[in-house]
Amino acid sequence: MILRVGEGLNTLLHLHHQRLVRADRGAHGRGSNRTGRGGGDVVLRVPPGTVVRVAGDEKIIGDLVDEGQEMVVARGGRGGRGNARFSTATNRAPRTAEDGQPGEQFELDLELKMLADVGLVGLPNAGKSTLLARVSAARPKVADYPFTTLEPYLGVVQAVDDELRTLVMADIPGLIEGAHDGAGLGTQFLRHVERCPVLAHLVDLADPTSVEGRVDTIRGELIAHEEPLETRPWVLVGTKTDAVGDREATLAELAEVAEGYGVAWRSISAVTGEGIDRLVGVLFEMIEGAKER
Ligand SMILES: Nc1nc2c(ncn2[C@@H]2O[C@H](COP(=O)(O)OP(=O)(O)OP(=O)(O)O)[C@@H](O)[C@H]2O)c(=O)[nH]1
Ligand SMILES: [Mg+2]
Repeated sequence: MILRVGEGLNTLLHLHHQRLVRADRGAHGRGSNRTGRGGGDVVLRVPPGTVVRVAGDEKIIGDLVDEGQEMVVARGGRGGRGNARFSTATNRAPRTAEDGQPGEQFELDLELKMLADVGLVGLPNAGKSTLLARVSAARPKVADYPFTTLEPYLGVVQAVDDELRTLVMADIPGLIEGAHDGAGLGTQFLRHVERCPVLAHLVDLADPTSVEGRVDTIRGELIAHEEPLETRPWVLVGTKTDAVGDREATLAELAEVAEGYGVAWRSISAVTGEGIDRLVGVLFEMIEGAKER
């Protein structure tokens, strides 16, 4: 039984309904010179970023990252040897053959922790998927209701001045208060940003409620998450500047919130394109900074 990192796979959903995976059985050895045949390999495709553990055990036995990377998770039993293998000088036609051995079997936990450079976080409707669609070829669904995105998406973003410089951006479902405790789509998705060296925190500027309150809600969730996301470098991104009511006051509030947290901020509109290139530039700088560290 082999796990192999498959091209273009982003999720483990294809395994969700296939809980039991069994390789072909081999056969026992037999008379008339027949060795039992071995069972065939079963290859399960998994997305890059799949972490493998034996069920109930914390220890990671595999971390599948690279395209095509493989891991043998269970070995098949040896086929039984046929009677010819038992022949000796005095017994040319032995009647002995061997039984095949059973293969290994156990329960595995597969967990996907995506590998992206930038993780987009924010409340539902903040404009995360719209941004990803704007800057990459990824096409996550966009709609004006919360929890449009139900599974993570990855997109490759090219630098504005150099198409060979790329970064991977991850769009995850919107977070809500209590996410770290499992509210909404919760921790399921927070863990996808655990490995992102940089986070972009999106906040909807067209929403008339307090920017500070909404940013604090998401920060609170990142801090309460079991893995330390609190110290992860991040940039505060105000979205939908084309639809904001009092532009000046709102941008001032955004700047103040960013200053309070001691982080950089940008404002963007996915509709007019305002601020998008500059944001992408900032993200590249932050990732390079994080890699140096
Ligand atoms: N006017 C305007 N609308 C925007 C902009 N960006 C996103 N929207 C709209 O905001 C709504 C939500 O956008 P999404 O990208 O689906 O938001 P999301 O953060 O991915 O939401 P979830 O997947 O539910 O977490 C959609 O109706 C978008 O068209 C923008 O720059 N300007
Ligand atoms: Mg979305």
